[in-house]
Amino acid sequence: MSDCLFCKISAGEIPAEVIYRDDDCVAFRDIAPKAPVHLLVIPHKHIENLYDLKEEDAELMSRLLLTLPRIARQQGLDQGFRTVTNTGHGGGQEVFHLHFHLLGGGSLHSL
Ligand code: DGP
Repeated sequence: MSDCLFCKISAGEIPAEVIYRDDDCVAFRDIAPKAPVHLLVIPHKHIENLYDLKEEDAELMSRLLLTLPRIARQQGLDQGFRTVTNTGHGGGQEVFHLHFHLLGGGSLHSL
């Protein structure tokens, strides 16, 4: 989508501190980190949020989910990490391109 911030980061049109990239997704540091490690993992494909997922996205989402623990390990998060996905205004979503917050490296309170 032409006016989507995260599509532009995915395409390299807006700079970000990218720490992982493959054919499905890209992971970069959140601009306002809430933990010592705070990444955003996004599919290249423009999907607004979990409500916008289609059956055809099932394999992509499966591969993306499998990528999260690999990225976490690469970041040294051997003790664990948290993933958060905000969906819609009611879920606190601010950027309407599906993303997984991947947080760790400090003591996170239980939810
Ligand atoms: P959410 O509320 O789940 O939609 O989170 C959006 C996150 O995106 C928020 O933690 C801040 C981050 N963010 C917003 N703009 C930028 C940006 O231009 N670059 C980076 N790296 N992160 C951004």
